[in-house]
Amino acid sequence: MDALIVIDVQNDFCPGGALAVAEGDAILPRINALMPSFDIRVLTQDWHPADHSSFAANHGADPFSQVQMPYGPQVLWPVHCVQGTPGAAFHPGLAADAAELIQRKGTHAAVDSYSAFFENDHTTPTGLEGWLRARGATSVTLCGLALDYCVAFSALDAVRLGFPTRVLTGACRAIDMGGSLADALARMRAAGVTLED
Ligand code: VGL
Ligand code: ZN
Repeated sequence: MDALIVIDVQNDFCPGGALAVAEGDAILPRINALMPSFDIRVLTQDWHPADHSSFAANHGADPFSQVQMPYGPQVLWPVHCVQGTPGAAFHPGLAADAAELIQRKGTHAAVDSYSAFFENDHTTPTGLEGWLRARGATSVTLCGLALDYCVAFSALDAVRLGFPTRVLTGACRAIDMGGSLADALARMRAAGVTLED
């Protein structure tokens, strides 16, 4: 059984948001149309406390600069998707009611979590793997925002966990900073992720 995982279609990642992805809202009709054709539907929600360590403002640093964290390099982002704020809410045009599970992530101040499966230390699980297996999912299809960060990290973890993994790139948009999109596509291809439009 194939599970649809819709990554981070939230106001802050759409035009007008704090970390807007160009045309982030253009994928809404496609995602809403995909939803009914899957038996298992998950939405992820980036859900940070205000003191989150991925926020440039909490380091006195410029957004989009990089720092070294105990778990590796980390991009510092504008303040985004703070728990309970309008920016953290799903885009109002997303058919969110169709999903059985909302997987929140990035809730621990000390470590970011791009992937729906593991935090950026690559060891702390979100619990999504167990939920999917308990529901009988045997493969996953991913879409959403942003293709080069949270979608790619989720897809790479999904294949690592043994799920045949497909990314619908036409139902994604990317941040594309410093070659991040080309890099993410190459890494997904090399790992065996199926990339489809
Ligand atoms: C994301 C940067 C920071 C994403 C989340 O959803 O791709 N990117 N937090
Ligand atoms: Zn985030």
